[in-house]
Amino acid sequence: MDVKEIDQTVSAWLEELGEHTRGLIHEHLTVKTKEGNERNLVTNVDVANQKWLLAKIQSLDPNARVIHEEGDSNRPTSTDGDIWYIDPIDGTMNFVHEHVDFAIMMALYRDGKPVLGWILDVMNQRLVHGGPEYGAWVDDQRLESPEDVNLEHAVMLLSGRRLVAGYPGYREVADRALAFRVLGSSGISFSRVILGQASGYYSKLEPWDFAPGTAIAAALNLAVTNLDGQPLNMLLSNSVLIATQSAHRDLIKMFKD
Ligand code: 2AM
Ligand code: CA
Ligand code: CA
Ligand code: CA
Repeated sequence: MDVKEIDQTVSAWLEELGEHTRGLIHEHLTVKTKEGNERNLVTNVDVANQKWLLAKIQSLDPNARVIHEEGDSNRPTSTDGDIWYIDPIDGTMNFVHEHVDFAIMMALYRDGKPVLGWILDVMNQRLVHGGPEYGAWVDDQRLESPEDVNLEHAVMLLSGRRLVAGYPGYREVADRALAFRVLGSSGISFSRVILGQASGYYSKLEPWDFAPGTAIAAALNLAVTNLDGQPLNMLLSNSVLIATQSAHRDLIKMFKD
């Protein structure tokens, strides 16, 4: 399959799964906590969505290697070849308590390099998708690169939990930016930056959180790196900075000082 066929196939899966997920929003959910953390939730919908998407990927390639959030015990140890990423509900806290601002996300990488990413804003029925060769799209509309604003003029998105806990840099980002916002979903945050509705996002994230948005951002004039300005490790958690080029330059300089 070429990139366009892969995009159309996966986009159709996500549309179908999104519709199904919207239908469950007011149903009774089984909510559990993970890793002894009361703020880290998983529901029956997270688990079922992942299972459904895994089966779809396996229907394309029975030997597919997949990095997925729930029960991710045998993560690939090398980025060689194709790796799929699945976040079956991103923003589970929002899904359970706000019924808005959560996403279903996937990505495909080849030899550690992005091919395509998908972020479905489930309640707004909006799919942000694309990759470095294919371009960035919202539904069937091609996206242009957002305006290149600097940190002083940037609306920055960040992890509120890390901000209040005093993790390095969060306070300074909030302080130096024009404004800061906390959305509670890495996927929705990435898509805001991709859509030009915010100029950056800073959080510590897992590969399934940042792989989709990083792939789509690669089609645009946006920078996505770790705090040292280096490419992200696609197998492990990273501190992730996505921003317009100017804001990203300001942020990297700020982190170095
Ligand atoms: P999740 O909802 O798929 O877990 C805010 O919590 C954002 O950070 C969400 O996108 C969430 O993804 C992600 N996140 C990553 N690691 C997390 C953790 N340990 N606890 C809560 N959220 C986490
Ligand atoms: Ca989770
Ligand atoms: Ca997530
Ligand atoms: Ca998730």
